[in-house]
Amino acid sequence: MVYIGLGSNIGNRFALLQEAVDCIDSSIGTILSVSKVYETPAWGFESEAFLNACIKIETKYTAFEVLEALLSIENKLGRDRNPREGYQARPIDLDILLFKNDVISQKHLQLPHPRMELRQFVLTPLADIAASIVHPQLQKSIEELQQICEDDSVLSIWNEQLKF
Ligand code: PH2
Ligand code: MG
Ligand code: MG
Repeated sequence: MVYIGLGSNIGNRFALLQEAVDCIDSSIGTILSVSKVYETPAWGFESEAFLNACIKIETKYTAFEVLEALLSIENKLGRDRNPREGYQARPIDLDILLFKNDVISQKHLQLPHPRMELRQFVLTPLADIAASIVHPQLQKSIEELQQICEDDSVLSIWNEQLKF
């Protein structure tokens, strides 16, 4: 199983998440489940609120191939990466959170996603669809990580569901 986190804080945020889900379905693999969508305050920088969600997919591709494909979907949906330091507002961000039980630490790909255990904007949607999945390095379930996470961000459930 592969879990992907989606985020948007510029433009029509919900429409961008839905477009990303549709592109992932047509170019990367079958979507098996989709979390609720949450509105979340920008974490780690001052910016507009995000919409965040997580999905579970099945794919024949390697983690590196999935990363390439996600970057190309980000570009297609208007993501413009520039070399400024730190986090920036973005129309779409697609991150591999977990790829089977793989642990990878390379410059352009770290798995599980580093710092996911610090972020309710990742753990809360992920717990919707992967509560009992165990983090391969921390050896705790997503539900446990969500419960012990010290991020006190207030998330609210968005009143539209992503279709797949
Ligand atoms: N992504 C970040 C940094 N901060 N905050 C929220 N709420 N949602 C995100 O997706 C997000 C963030 C870096 O990718
Ligand atoms: Mg990210
Ligand atoms: Mg990213």
